[in-house]
Amino acid sequence: MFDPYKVREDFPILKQKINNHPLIYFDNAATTQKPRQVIEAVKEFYERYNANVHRAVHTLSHEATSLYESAHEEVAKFINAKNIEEIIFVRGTTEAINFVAYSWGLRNLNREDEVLLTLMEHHSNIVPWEILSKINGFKVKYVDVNSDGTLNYESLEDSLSRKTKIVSVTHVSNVTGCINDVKRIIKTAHEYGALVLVDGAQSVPHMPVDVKDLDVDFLAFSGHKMLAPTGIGVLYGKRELLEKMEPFHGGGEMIRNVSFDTATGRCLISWNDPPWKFEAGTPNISGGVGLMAAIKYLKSLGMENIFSHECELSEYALQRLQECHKVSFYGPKGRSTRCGIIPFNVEGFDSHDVALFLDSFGITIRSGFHCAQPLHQRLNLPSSARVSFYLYNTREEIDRFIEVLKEMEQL
Ligand code: C6P
Repeated sequence: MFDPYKVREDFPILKQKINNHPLIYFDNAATTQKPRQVIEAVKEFYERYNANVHRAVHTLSHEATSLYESAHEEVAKFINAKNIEEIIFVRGTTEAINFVAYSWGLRNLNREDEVLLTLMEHHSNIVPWEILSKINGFKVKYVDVNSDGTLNYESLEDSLSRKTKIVSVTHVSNVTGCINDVKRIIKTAHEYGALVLVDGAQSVPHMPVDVKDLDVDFLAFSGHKMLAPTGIGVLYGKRELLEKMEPFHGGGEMIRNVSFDTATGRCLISWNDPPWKFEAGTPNISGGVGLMAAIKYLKSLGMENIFSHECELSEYALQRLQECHKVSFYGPKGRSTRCGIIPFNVEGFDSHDVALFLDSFGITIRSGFHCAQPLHQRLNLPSSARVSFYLYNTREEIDRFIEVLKEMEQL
C-alpha cells in the first residue's frame, strides 16, 4: 500500500513551517524536495569518494568513476535503454534539448526542412529551435492545442510531411498536466521519416517511461524534478543516432586522441565512445550519485503507485475546486489524459496575488506563465496560478488549500 504519510518522513524540509504555517509544497512541477536518502548519498560521496572521474589511476578516482558509471547504468535501467552508451548526463532538460538542436540539428536541418513543435511546449522546447532556424533557415511549425488543453491530433497529422525532419514534443504539459499520446505521435512521425524528441521533464518523474516501448529517438529530463539535486539531467538518444552525431561541447575526456600535425600545423582529433564523447570537462559527479539514489528511491515505491497516487490527488482536487465559485480551472477532464498539475485563476485577482495569499498560509504554488506563454495565449489566459503534486502530497493538504482559497473568495 502506497502511504504518503510514511513517505513524508523521509523529507526533512516538509517538517518546517513557512509564515508560521506547516509547509504545503505544491510547486513540484518547478522542482521537487529531496529525501534523506538522496541528501545522504551526496554527503557520503563528498565524505568518502570525492575525486575526478575517468582521469587518474589512483584508487579514489576508480571509486568515483565506478559510482558515476553506475549512475548511468541506473538511469539506463530506469527508462529501459539498451545500455549506458545511450545515456548522456547533462544539466537538465533545457540543456538536453539544446544539445539535440545544436549537435544534431545544426548539421542535419536545411532551408527546405521543417521542425514540428506544439503550442503547449515549455520555452526550452521552443527557443533553441527558433534560434537555430535563424542560422539554418528551416521552418518551425506548431501543432494546435484544443480549448481543453489537449493536443489536436488532426492538426498534428495535417502538419506532418516529408519535409518534417524532427518532431519535438512534451510528454506532459507543465501547465495543464495534459498527457500526450507520445507513442502515437512517434509512430505517425516515423511514418514520415521524422525523428522524435520527447520532453520528459514532467513525465519521467511521475510515471513509468520505457524508451524501447515508445521507440523514441531522444528523451530529455531533469534530475531536480525527480528528487535528485539540481544541475543534473539526462539526454537519452538511440545509439545509432548518437554515433553519427558530433559533440555539443568540446573539452577534456571526450576525445580518444588529440595529436599535433606538424604538416598542417593543426590538431587531429578522434572522439571517445558515447556517452563520454558527449560529456566534456569535469561532469557533475555528485549530481549523478544523487540521481542514482533518487531513482532507487522512486523504484522502491513503484512508478505505477506514484502515478496513481498523483492522479487520485488530482481528481480529488478537481472535484473540491468546484466548491470554489470564484475559481476557474483549466485542462483536460479525463483521468487518462491528465496527471497531477492544475492551473487555475481566482476571479478579481492576479495569479501572483493568489500565490502570495496562499504563501502567507504556508502553501507554495507557482504563478505567471510557467515558461509556456504560447499556451496561455492559445487558451486566452492572462496568466495562471498552478498547483502540482508529488508523492509526498496528501488529501489533507488539498483540504487546507481549498479552505484558504475559500477565505480568499471572501476578500
Ligand atoms: N518547468 C516549471 O515550473 P529545466 O529547467 O531544464 O530543468 O526544465 C525545463 C523544462 C522543460 N520542459 C518542461 C515541460 C518543463 O516543465 C521544464 C521546467 C518548470 O514548470 C520550471 S520553468
